[in-house]
Amino acid sequence: MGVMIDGVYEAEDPGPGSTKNGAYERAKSTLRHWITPDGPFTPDPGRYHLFVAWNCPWAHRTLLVRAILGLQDAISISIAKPRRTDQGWTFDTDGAFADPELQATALHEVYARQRPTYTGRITVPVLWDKHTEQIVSNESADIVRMLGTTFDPARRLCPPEHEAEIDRWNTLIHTKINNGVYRAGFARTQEAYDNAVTDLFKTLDDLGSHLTDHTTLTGDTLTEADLRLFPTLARFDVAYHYAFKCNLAKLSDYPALWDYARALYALPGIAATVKPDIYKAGYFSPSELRNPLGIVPAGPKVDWTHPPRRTIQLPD
Ligand SMILES: N[C@@H](CCC(=O)N[C@@H](CS)C(=O)NCC(=O)O)C(=O)O
Repeated sequence: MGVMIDGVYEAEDPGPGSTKNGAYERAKSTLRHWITPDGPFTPDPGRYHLFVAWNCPWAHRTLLVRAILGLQDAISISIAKPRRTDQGWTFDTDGAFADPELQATALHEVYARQRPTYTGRITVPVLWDKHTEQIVSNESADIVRMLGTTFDPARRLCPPEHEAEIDRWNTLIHTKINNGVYRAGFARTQEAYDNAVTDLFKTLDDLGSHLTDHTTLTGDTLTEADLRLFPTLARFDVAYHYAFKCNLAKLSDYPALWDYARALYALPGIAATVKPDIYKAGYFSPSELRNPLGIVPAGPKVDWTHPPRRTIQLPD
């Protein structure tokens, strides 16, 4: 993997983000247009395409919203191969990991095509506008909110009266959990790792208590905040527990949280987005720092289909 500098892809990678005192800092997304009813990017079915990878949790959240809102026909997708190469995210020429939209062989071609002077990391997800042939956004949080509001004027996943509460959950979950596992896995010092793991497990403990007497984060009904938590839970036991040393406990050791995760998995369209073997292939890719030989562990086996005790209601 590498970065793009002034539209030229450099295979030499300076690292996934900058670090301060050994702590991982995620690079900021820079392509952040919005789809709005007034345009120029209007919410027309068939107009947009998502570039994703099954193993990327940030891409996963966009796929979850797309599935829950039934936008599979309205928004097409290309799925990159799980293991990045020195070309970053790549595609096959045919099959499940091909790019049917632009026939790109690597995602950096998509970035260069829209913006010949782009400088930055080549990340999934990318929301692509087929009409104007440009990237609308490479920020998953924005894509999730756009799909859940502009594509769904009823705002079922983000009702205005709950928006402030959803945003509070999103901030906590992003910092301590979604990015928290990366802060642990990419830490360069013991102290940075200790801080990340302490934050992560304290927050999981709190969420476990909260979900003991709440069906979902905000109460009874599914919201965007639940769909932003789920990708980290889906990868926890097969990937983060081992590959990122988040091993004080497994998700399956938290009765309420594990029940909640399986209840989310049981919602229509969600199971098709969960790919444990692909998570393992991706997170156990060869890495000088984390897994020099690239050997993928056999386990653990996680039974997502074990019936949950709770039922999560879809919003009307
Ligand atoms: N802010 C971005 C972050 C996305 C991100 O970091 N994606 C990772 C995959 S999980 C990626 O593509 N990394 C490639 C790289 O940093 O070179 C978002 O949430 O959309």
